[in-house]
Amino acid sequence: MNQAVAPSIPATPQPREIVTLQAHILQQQSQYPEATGQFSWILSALSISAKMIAAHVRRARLDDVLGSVGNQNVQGEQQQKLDVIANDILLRTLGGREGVAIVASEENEEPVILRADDSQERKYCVLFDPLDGSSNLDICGAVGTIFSILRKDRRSSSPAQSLLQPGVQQVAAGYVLYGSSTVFVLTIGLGVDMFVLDPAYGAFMRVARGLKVPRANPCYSLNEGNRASFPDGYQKYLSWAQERGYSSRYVGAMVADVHRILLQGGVFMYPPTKKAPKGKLRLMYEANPMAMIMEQAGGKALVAPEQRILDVHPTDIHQRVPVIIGSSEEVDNVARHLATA
Ligand code: AHM
Ligand code: MG
Repeated sequence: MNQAVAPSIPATPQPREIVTLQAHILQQQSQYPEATGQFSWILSALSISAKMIAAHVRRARLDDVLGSVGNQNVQGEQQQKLDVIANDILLRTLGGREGVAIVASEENEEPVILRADDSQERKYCVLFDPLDGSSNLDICGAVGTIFSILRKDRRSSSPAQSLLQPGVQQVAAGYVLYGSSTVFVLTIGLGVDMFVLDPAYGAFMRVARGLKVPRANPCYSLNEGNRASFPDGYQKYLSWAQERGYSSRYVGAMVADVHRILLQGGVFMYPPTKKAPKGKLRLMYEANPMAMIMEQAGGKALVAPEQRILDVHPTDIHQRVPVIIGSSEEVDNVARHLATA
């Protein structure tokens, strides 16, 4: 007797879930029953800031906010008008969040103490570079915001002291890239997730979960104009890479350069130079958050061979460090040349 063969039913393609950054934050929070929601509110303040800064960046030339305000920031650099606007937006949005005790910005000489109470409540410190790569603004190039979140150290004697924690203590880090679209990349220590601002709805939509940086890609990213003043190991690495046909890509805005590497692989470096003997990039606002993201994505981030960025014990909130960050094999190639120079 012929057995009836059940017709095979083609699997219904599952529509891609629509998850906004807001929903994502709440999903993550629900995994921690003890969470008070303070941390989620901080992330939501960062998301709102990102939308506001993105709107200003898009209108920069129309609003005539390009160029310098004529002040120098604490790093001795000219502040751009938009640097000041972005800084102000972040200070004001974070200022309204109960969970934020201290805010430290690359643009402010001293950390801003928002809540100085000594209660046992868990409070956070938020550090940020409000507009990284701001010299790209005048030519409509990509710029970004970088942030790092630490728990306030209740044992420290002063607010500045409570910020001086190594990057391994970060509870979250991320960046926003204001490029051809506005991209929000976030880690809370459970991998790296990516969101894109949908201009039609004004919401960040999740577009990737658990991003992994490719293990290798023959591409380096650094300001090669400084080559003559790099330490020997970097020069040897560059000769080695060029002999092997490596490509060179450099936007000159760390967020854009690191974002490319996160998606496509390669290595980003800012070595010590004659002008900046300790490197140019800041440990607390740029190197630490990018290092946490890159390690969470399976890459590496070093200040020197055998020394992770995340292990550096800061002595000053504005301190600078050399940076070697990206695909694990590409970072190893640089470290090998530095170690044998
Ligand atoms: P900024 O935070 O003052 O904008 O400076 C940081 C930027 C990084 O985004 C970028 O990687 C680097 O400075 C570029 O420096 P250079 O022009 O020396 O190559
Ligand atoms: Mg900056």
